[in-house]
Amino acid sequence: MLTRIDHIGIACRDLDATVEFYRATYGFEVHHSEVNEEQGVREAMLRINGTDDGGSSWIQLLEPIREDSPVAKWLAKNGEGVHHIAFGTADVDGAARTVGDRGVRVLYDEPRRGSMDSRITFLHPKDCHGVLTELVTAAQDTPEDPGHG
Ligand code: CMX
Ligand code: CO
Repeated sequence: MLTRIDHIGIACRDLDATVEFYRATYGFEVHHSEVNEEQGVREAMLRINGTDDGGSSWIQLLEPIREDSPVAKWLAKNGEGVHHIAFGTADVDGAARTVGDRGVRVLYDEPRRGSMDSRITFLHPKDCHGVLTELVTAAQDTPEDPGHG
């Protein structure tokens, strides 16, 4: 059902400085950056490696663009650090349904748009032993758009 670690989401106060840390320290480069208004973040995706199901693994660096966004709220309480983990699946709708049926709160009725036109949903951290957990189908894994990405 879940076939890989798609990304680790890291909350930061200064995206450019954090990107520069990952570049200078590890040699990771920004593959993609965008503003996701709905999620309230400016973000950079650093590609770590490809995986055997056609997706990839990433570090997702997140800077809040609004004080009322989940990442801003989390930063105010915890400071910078790991904000969530994301598992990759070819079928985020089915995976969310299955996990929901097992008693975990799924935060969205329908998956929403994530980085690079992926489809994402979240599981409540209080139902996942303290870990905010994202489920993601990468654009290239989405059956109706097989050539993308
Ligand atoms: N990891 C672990 N626990 C978390 C958490 C996180 N990232 N965010 C909140 N919590 C915990 C809080 O510590 C708090 O626990 P206590 O009650 O024990 O203090 C509890 O959950 C409630 O937290 P809150 O600060 O009151 O926040 P909300 O309930 O308003 O929101 C959540 C929590 C998970 C519903 C919200 O963060 C959310 O909708 N997240 C999904 C969207 C998101 O995070 N988007 C940004 C990333 C976008 C992307 O990856 O593309
Ligand atoms: Co994420």
